[in-house]
Amino acid sequence: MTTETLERETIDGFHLVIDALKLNDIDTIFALPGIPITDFLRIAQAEGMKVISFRHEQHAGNAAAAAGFLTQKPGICFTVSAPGFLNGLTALANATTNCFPMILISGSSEREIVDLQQGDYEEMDQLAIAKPLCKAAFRVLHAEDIGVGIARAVRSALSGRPGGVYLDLPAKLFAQSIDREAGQNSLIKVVDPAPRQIPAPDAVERALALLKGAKKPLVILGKGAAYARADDEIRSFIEKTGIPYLPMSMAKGLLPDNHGQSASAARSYVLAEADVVMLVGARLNWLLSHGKGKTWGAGSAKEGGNQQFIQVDISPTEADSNVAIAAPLVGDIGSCIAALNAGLGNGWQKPPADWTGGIADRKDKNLTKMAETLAKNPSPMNFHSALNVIREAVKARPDAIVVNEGANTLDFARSIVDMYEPRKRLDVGTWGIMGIGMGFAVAAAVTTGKPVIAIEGDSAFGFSGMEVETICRYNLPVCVIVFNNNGIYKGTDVNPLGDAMAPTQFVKEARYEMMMQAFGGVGVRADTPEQLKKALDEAVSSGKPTLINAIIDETAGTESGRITSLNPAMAKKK
Ligand code: ADP
Ligand code: TPW
Ligand code: MG
Repeated sequence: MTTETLERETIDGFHLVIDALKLNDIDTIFALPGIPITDFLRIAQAEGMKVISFRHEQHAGNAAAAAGFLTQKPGICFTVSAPGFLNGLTALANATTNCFPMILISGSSEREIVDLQQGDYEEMDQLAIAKPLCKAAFRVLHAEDIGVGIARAVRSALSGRPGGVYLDLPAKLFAQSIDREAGQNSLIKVVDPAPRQIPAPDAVERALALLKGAKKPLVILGKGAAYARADDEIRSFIEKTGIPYLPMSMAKGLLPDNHGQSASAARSYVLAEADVVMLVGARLNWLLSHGKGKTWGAGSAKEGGNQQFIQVDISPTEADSNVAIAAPLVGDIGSCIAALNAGLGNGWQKPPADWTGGIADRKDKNLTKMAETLAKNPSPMNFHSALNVIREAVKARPDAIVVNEGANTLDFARSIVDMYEPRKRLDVGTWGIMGIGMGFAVAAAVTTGKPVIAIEGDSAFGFSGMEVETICRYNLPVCVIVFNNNGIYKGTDVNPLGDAMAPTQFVKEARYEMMMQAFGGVGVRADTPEQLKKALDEAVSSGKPTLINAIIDETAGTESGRITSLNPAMAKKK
């Protein structure tokens, strides 16, 4: 037999992995090369897959996570073993925490050497390390099991509460060859990886009964609702019931932020006053003050603890995680909201006018105050005057995707930049993690082809800044706006001894725009809203990789943005 016929009759691990991914409609890989992944990526590219190669695995992993959130398909990240794997692990853990489906696939050393700790090249027991940080972890040792391995990874990432999955592929596996036909037959196309989960009728009735009896109902939409793509059902439920709603940050745009029923501009009022709160794909974690304390006035013991919760979630164990949930509704959001819509019937009474009117009054007052602040034009720019430019740009291009991280830069952008379409805002999520910026931006550009506007604190940007080369290399329509206030929170900290910079200070007047220029992109410094607007408009219309160094008053921010109260030193003062 010639080598040629032999090759035709056998298939190796490289090709089986690629075919298994393709069979499951996966066409993009986010990665960083090295043995044995280099060859894998070359072959994947030759086989027609889109391979996006990064400068650090954490950003490849973050890109995979964001792609998972945006597409409802698991985002795929490939890394090398040990250090590459560890670099990707933060992204995997973050994806799991945020309920984003992704699969981290790392090459690994051979079991027989790792288990005897004989000191292989980049040796590490990766499977054991990944396990507590993700939803599921698998290892494939034989080429004939690749199909099962990929199928289990895909199903684990997407089913129920989505999350991160680790798949360990030892280097030797890629080179294993098996009979081509048997190999091809061993691949599995996952059928219905995220099955609908229809809520129990009595649970639907319980929720509806509670809502009907409410005097001050409120709906909170979370990023699970954005992920679920039940946009029409949700909008119809909100509009039919007339219940005011609050979007969590990544649920902004599920209904447009200028919707009459949005209570965002009266957030503290509605959280303190609501008597029945329906959570839709949102957890009662720290971002919602755990459902208790003074944020939730009506729920406090002082007020008689009369606040009641309905929780719509796919995870059956989420309810009661922080406070009692009177009406858990377990199922996928599309099915749950459809069932609620069907159960509303014609007799539904809109919420009392004193509730909706009270919210409208507060909204008017707060929005007027906000408009006054935004109209100011201080020199140097502050967060408000710079964000006002981005606010207008997003209004003009509602299809653009906003990526956002930082402290003040995050908190102000979240409230100032309105979103108009679902799944257009990606940010620091459940952990409030810095470093997602460029990875998320690359994924957003690659998976949607839409303009991306990354609103970045100067510190936040630093975590992934080198990926501007990736953005230039793939010529992605990403405009990074660095809010340059010379440091973390502010640029004005001083070291009391005066012998070194304070820990939160950066080099003053840093020329971030030159980083984009270094790789052939457009770099602009903006000292005024006019300059910022001009550069941003050009970036969005040209689609050229752009970095705008927006010079912000270094005194304008506050320590930790809006979460100052979480600082232990602050707690001591209280
Ligand atoms: P946010 O930070 O926006 O408040 P969280 O990440 O805390 O949102 O909550 C998202 C919730 O959405 C999780 O509890 C998750 O189980 C749930 N979820 C995700 N996808 C679905 C879905 N398709 N159907 C129902 N619940 C979902
Ligand atoms: C992985 C802690 C929270 S916010 C922030 C840090 C370092 C940076 C804030 O400065 P920035 O924004 O971006 O310049 P601004 O506008 O207020 O000046 N490491 C990780 N995650 C977090 N959250 C931190 C550290 C942190
Ligand atoms: Mg800063």
